Amino acid sequence: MSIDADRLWRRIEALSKLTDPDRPWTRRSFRPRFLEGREWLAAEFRTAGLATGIDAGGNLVGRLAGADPSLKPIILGSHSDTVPSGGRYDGILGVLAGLEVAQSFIERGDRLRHSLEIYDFLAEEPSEFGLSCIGSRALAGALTGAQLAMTRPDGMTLREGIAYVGGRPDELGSVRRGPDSVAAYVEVHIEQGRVLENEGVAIGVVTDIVGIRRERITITGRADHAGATPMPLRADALVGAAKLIEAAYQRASARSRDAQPLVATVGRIEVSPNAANAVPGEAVLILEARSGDEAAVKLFGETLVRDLTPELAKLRLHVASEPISSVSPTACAPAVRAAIAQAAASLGLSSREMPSGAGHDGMFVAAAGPIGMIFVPCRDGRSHAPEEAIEPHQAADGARVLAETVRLLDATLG
Ligand code: HGY
Ligand code: MN
Ligand code: MN
Repeated sequence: MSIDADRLWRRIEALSKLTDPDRPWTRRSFRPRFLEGREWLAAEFRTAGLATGIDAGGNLVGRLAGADPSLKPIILGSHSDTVPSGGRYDGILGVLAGLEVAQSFIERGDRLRHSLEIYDFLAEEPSEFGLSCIGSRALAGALTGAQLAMTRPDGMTLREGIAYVGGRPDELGSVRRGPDSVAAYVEVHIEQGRVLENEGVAIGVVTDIVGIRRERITITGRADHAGATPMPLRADALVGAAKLIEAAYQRASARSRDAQPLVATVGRIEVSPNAANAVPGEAVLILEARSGDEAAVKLFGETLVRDLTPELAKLRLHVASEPISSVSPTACAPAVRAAIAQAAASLGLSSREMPSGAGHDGMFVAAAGPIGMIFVPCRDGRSHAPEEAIEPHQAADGARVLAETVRLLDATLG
C-alpha cells in the first residue's frame, strides 16, 4: 500500500506557513489564523475526493464511502490547532497522514469495505476557554452546558466559539457517536518524547494514554506598595505560588521512577497587579498532573493544596482550587495495537509498545470504539516548542503504517 510521501511533506510544509508570523508555529483555535488553516485543509480534502464539511461540533470531516454501508466507519485524524509558538507537526501530521491515506486509496481504486472518515478535531490543545479536545468531546457527547458557557478573556463563550468555526452548538446531538459505533480510530502523532529516537526505533505502538487533571489554583494575599510595606507585614501571593510550585515539582519528581510515574506542571500563571513596584495580591495558576495511575492524578492537587494551606496561612495567604478538567487514563485496543505492529513489521519498520505521556483526541473517541495510535520519533523529543522537528521519511513511515493498518483492519473488522 503505497502513499505519496512527497505530497504529504508538501502539505505539511504548506500548512505550517499558515501561522502567526511573530510566533511560529502558532494557529490557536477559535482565531482567524485557525480558520485560514481550516479553509486550506477543506480545499485539500475536497481535492483528494472526500465529501467534506464541518460537523455541529466544529470538526472538519472528510468522508470516503465504503463498499458496505452497513459497516461502522474507520476514523483517522488528529488536530490542526497548535499551542502558542508550538510545532509544525503536533496534530498536523495525523490529519495530513489520514488525508494522504484516503487519497491514496482513492487513486489506487482500492474500495474499502468500511467507510473512512478523516477528522481535524476542533481545539485539541487547551483553548483560551481553558478546555481542550473540544471536537472529540463533542463526538463523545461529552460537552456539558457548563463547559459551553465557559468564556475566554474577551467574553466569547465556548458555544459562540463553536459557531465561529462553523459548528452548530445547538445540534451537538448530531455529532455524538454512541458506544461501539466506530469500527476503529487510528491516529498518527509525533512521540513528543525521546524514547523512539534514543532507541533508534521507527514506530511507537501506543498502549495507553495517560490520565490528565487540570485545576485552577488561586492564591490570595494583599496588594501593597513594594517599597513602603515591611516584609513581616506582607501577604505576597507570588511567594505562596512559588512555594506551591516547588512542592508540586518535588512531589512529582519523587515519583519519576514509579512503575506509573506522575508528572506535574504549572505552565501558566497570572499575577495581579503584576507591577514591579507592587506586592502581588493574587496569583492564579493552572496545575496539571498526569499519570497512568488514575488515583494518583486525582489526589495530587487535592493533597498539595491541603498540605500547603497551613504554611501559606502563616504568610497571611488563602489558597483555593477549582477543577477545570479531568480525563481518565485511556487504553488502546489490543486488536488495533496488533494491526499497527503487524503493519510496521510488514513494512520492515522496527516498532515497540509504549505509553503516551501526551493527551490526544483518542481519549474521547475511545467512547465510540477501539482506538490506536502510531508514534513517529521527533528530534530530541522536542514538542510544544518551535524546535519541534521530524524528517520527511518519518512522516512517510507513519503514513505508510497507517495505510497498512487501515487495510488490515478493513479486512478483519466486522
Ligand atoms: O497536552 C497534551 O498532552 C497534548 O499535546 N495536547
Ligand atoms: Mn500538543
Ligand atoms: Mn497533539
